[in-house]
Amino acid sequence: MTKHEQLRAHLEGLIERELGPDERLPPERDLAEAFGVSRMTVRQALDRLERERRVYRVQGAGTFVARPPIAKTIELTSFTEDMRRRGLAPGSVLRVAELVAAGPDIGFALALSPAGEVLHLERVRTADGIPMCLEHTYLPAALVPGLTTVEGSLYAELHRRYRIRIARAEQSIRATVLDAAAAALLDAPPFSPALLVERTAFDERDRPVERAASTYRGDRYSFEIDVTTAAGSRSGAGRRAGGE
Ligand code: 16G
Repeated sequence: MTKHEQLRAHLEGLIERELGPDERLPPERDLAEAFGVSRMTVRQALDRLERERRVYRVQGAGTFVARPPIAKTIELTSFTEDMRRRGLAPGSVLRVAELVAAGPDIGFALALSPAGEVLHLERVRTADGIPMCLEHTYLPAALVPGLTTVEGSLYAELHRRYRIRIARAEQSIRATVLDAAAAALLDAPPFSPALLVERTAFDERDRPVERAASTYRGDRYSFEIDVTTAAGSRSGAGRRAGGE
């Protein structure tokens, strides 16, 4: 191994095994001395780790271990299931629960007239107590009579109380930036990048039961997608296309 490779292996070991997220790496000068390389070489190694988003730098303070992004699969899951699979404790802060008129777009998505009543929920979703996602959810009020608040999982509640099971969803994902209000709720800088996922979810009878807009912090989320050729899905490899 060259000195450069040794340095790289050492840094990777620190990031993967020894240090936790937001812990500081040794100063460049110490690393240069320990590995008998120039500070420029150390800086290049750190630059590369920064590009790979495994570390981040704070001017004047040093280089820190980045939190690994949470990989979100395209399998149909609730936020709660999604976080649990990743070993994180899901949480939710309910900010708004109100009955409102659907309006044209949500009405269209939920097959209601624009004047039709929907329950609007606004929730900040957390993982291990850290804000991850801001969610606006709209449900046809007629399908969820008496629902005025949700503490844990909405999908679990829909099933428990109304026997509604989400079977499939139509979803779009696009890049966006956080406006000032969303940034404050997600504890992120204003205008930082985010992912906007819009979902229309259908139950087992194929009725649209939910229209939701989930805004994920761009520094914490990645989506994993299984892609298959037509031949692959014919042989059954398209296993992610189904319901819960
Ligand atoms: C996910 C869904 C959202 C749903 C929520 C229910 C996406 C983009 N959004 O966040 O539509 O309302 O799960 O989660 O996947 P819960 O059962 O934990 O409340």
